[in-house]
Amino acid sequence: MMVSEWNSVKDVFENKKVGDRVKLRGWIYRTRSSGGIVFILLRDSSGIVQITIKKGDLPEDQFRDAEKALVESSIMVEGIVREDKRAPGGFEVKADKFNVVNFAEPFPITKDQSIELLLDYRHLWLRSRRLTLIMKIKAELLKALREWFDMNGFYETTPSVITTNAAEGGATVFSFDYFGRKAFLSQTAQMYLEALIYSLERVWCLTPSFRAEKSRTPRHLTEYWHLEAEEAWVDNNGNMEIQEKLISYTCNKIAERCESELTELGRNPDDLKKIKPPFKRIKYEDAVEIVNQRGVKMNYGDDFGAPHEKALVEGEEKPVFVTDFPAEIKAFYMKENSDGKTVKCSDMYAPEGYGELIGGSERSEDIERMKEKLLKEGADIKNYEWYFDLRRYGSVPHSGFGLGIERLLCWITKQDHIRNMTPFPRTITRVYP
Ligand code: NSS
Repeated sequence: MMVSEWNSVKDVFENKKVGDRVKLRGWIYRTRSSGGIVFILLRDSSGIVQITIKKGDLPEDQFRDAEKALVESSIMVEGIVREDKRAPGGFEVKADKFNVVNFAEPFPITKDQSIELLLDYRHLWLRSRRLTLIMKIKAELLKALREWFDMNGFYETTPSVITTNAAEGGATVFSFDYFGRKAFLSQTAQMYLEALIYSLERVWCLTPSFRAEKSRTPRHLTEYWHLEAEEAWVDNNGNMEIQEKLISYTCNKIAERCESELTELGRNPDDLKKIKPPFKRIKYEDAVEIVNQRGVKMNYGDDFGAPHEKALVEGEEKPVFVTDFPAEIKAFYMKENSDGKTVKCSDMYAPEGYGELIGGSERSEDIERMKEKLLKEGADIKNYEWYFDLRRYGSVPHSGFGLGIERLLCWITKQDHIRNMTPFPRTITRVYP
């Protein structure tokens, strides 16, 4: 079957004129019949169009199949494009050929289902309008991010996700038996990216990251897509500049390329066009004060939770950075400031309370300090010897960051829960299907 023989639903609306003949294939999104007419909404990956099937316009058995076929049956249709104000989008196809490829059984998902049931049927719910729009935007998001790195001298690399290092803390690591030794699913590719800067200088990667976090929040998955970058000769400020340019470029491109999808999901594309560098930089100690002033209690040394993040970005239209966190609440690899108390790091928070999008820092070059901190965490130092080698052989100042793709997408699409940002969400209570 030649691909070019077939039209897409998009053709009906954009490339065809009234009276043109089209050949479509797809799935039944809705169906109803009245008298001798069946109205079917046909869905393909490009959109939804009304098909009108009138008794007498096509062989009797085909009309009966059209009457009988349930929602989600796969079909092939031929007919003529017509204007019809009542049809969604103002056009429809008047069928003169109708074939059912597969008669669907009664679809288990009907209106007003519980979230749990929808998650049990995730493999089928993926066909829903909302998830389709989100997955399309996700593809454009990944494309735009990649474009930015390509244009800015970064090499894409492919670090391993099987590791013996728990760089983001042993408490949230998934461990497993690796031929008799203990290994982990990676929480971050950072340490491997750090090894790659000595030859490539600016690197990035996109890998799944795993966090055995007990938190049941609308912002946490146990498996998420993690985009990370590492840059030689870049300090914490330079690192933030890279991040704000990357996020601005991506938001602007999505606004341009996904205008209708965003609008249908309730996000005004203009919100994303406004995202431009620079982003506000707030020191941690000032951020604590701001949050308290806005009526949300927080002590110096506390990490930001959802209510604090929300208070912090009140009235902001662009993401903001919080910098220079106390060393005790940050990872062992962050470079210390001269005050001996805080570290050269930045977390980027999305506007509208969407939470932390990015965590980044300048990296420590002090092997002894890092060892001290790791020992305090109860880590097995010998697994980190290779990492300390990076400091022993031609160490240079360097920085990097990690961006949660599903977090970014959740803000961009203005959705309320991270589970819809990925086809098969993994959370503490969900690993099927
Ligand atoms: O823990 S991070 O803040 N930082 C790192 O892992 C660094 N090692 C990255 C680096 O410098 N190369 O995680 C980075 C981002 C964070 O800002 C979130 O956007 C996202 O990863 N993240 C998550 N997304 C979804 N679910 C969970 N559980 C999650 N944890 C972090």
